[in-house]
Amino acid sequence: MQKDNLVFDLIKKELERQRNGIELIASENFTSLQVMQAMGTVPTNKYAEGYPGKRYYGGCEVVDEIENLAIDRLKKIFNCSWTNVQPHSGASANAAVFLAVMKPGEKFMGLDLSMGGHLTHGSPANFSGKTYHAIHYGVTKEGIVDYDQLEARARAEKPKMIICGASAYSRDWNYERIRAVADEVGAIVFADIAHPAGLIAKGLLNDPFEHCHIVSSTTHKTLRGPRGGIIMLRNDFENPWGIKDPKGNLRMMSSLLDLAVFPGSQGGPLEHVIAAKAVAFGEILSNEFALYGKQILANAQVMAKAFVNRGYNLISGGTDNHLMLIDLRNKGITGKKAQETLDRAHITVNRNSVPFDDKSPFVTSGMRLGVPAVTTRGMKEEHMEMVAAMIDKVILNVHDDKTVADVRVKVKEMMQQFPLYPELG
Ligand code: DSN
Repeated sequence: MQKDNLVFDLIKKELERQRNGIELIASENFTSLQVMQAMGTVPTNKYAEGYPGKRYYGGCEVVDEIENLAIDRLKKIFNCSWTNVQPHSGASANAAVFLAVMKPGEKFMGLDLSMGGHLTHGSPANFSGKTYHAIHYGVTKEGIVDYDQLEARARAEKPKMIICGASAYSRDWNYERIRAVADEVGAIVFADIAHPAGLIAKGLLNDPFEHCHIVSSTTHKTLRGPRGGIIMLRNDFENPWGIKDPKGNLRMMSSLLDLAVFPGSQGGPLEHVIAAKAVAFGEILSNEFALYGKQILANAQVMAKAFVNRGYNLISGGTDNHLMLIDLRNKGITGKKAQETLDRAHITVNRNSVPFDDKSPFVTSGMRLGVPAVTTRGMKEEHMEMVAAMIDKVILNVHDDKTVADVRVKVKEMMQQFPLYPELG
């Protein structure tokens, strides 16, 4: 068959885009070459519905080994007794958790999307808000999770499940406090750690597993693996909520979750992606990954201070993790305009609503920045200072095409010091 140059030329173009730009989208990262190589391999040809040792297809003996390796490594990373590595994405992992523990119409509580939460934590536009009865907690005027409000709502509304976790929240979580109120009202605590998982993996942030019944994550953000999802239990447990499987049997939580992934919400697992997850999990177990996590935290601290020193309004005043959420209203620019103009300078960020935003989610008053990807490129504290200065220059000169073009040239020059996938030519 002839090589499909149309597609491969576009892939090459995307490689050049990634090489030449400063990637600050908080949820993105660059996998190692071997993670990517594992993804483009022959397990993609294999159907393996079911779980290792219990498949609905023949010929699964090798993918069983691959999946068991991924499971074992992930258990070791987070000191878990059970994990499921099959979810195709974070949203799929969360859908399976809902399916396992909630009946349609039952009530749960999550952080409001407009305050930094995630679509799958109860947005009316998402299955979570359409299928279940979503209520929310928010953040205080200072931008910190409003634990008083969370507790008061939990006591008044008695949700069956409380979700902690966010997409645009720069502070660590008080999982212990959430678990205490959940125990009072009989709720399940579910932590979605998609954003900070890589930092939690190395003990650099509070440990959700100590206090949360169920934990999910994506694998492609700070975990630096292929795009995908996972679900984990530190300790499996008989569910005291009397949740039954579709046949009416009481089961352990691990079994309910396995059933909710397959056959509940997915068919054949993506074993080539699971192979890549296994490679990434092996990398996370290394000491080098701990250094990476520490560098993320150091870089985020320097970048946050550099913005504060330039008069930017960081929600909550700073960061504990890898990301910053910046309210741009005092700079007279919307999130949309900032994102679009920075794009022209090859600095990639995303516009983001800020708490109590007066603009639509399409326009927004804020931008979200994260340092996991630039840290993977090898950037250190001194580069964070330089990047903040370049962003500031663009934002203060949005109507000056020459300044934006000058920054673009500087960005390209700078990124040549941090080669990305040189092996790919
Ligand atoms: N879209 C992801 C993010 O950017 O945070 C969350 O799913």
